[in-house]
Amino acid sequence: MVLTLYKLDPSSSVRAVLMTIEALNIQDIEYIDVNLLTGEHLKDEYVQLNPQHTIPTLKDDDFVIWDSHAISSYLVNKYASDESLYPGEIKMRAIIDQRLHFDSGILFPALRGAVEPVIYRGEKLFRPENLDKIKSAYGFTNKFLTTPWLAGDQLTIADICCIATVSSMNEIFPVAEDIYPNLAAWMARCSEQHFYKKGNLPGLNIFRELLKSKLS
Ligand SMILES: N[C@@H](CCC(=O)N[C@@H](CS)C(=O)NCC(=O)O)C(=O)O
Repeated sequence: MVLTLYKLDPSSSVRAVLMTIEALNIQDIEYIDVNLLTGEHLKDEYVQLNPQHTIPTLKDDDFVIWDSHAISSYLVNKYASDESLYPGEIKMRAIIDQRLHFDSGILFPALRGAVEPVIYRGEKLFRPENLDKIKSAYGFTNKFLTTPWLAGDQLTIADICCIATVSSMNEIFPVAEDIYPNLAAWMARCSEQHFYKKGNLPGLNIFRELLKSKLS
């Protein structure tokens, strides 16, 4: 196998995949940075690989797949020694898939909507209507978390994908423990995981510094 991940560490979607790679202990992988800030993702070579020109993109020999959720489930299906991160039991998998779609449809758009005007369009404040979307996303997530992990009693790729996004949103609008206690406790549980420390923290720190530089 020749695995290549096209990435840039501050991206939350990339960090979801980096965490999955750490959780699965995949060692043999080549990393190629694609700098969105200089438009590298729009160059012909990359668009031929991924016409949607997003990061992350994974190449496994001649197979190419993008979208962090699709990549994470592919990696577990292909490389995990067991299915604990993405169990096959039908109802459990349905709940995990719902959370993954929630990340794609609610969490990530709220993050991207708030961040893009600041990073790409020179705005110096987050727009109130975009902060409202983050608060609404926090509210939903807090309500889902009636169990220790997002899809029940077991940590899965639903947690990995959603914590990548929520930890980034937390840099924009910190999660208040008194308003979102379940969410705050889940974030603390996620941050104790070895894959979070290696796969999420380094890029999250870069993301924080990037925001700081754009807002100042
Ligand atoms: N749903 C996708 C979102 C990927 C995405 O939008 N990534 C951003 C960076 S965080 C990107 O590549 N933006 C550049 C573009 O859309 O052209 C995923 O989970 O991978």
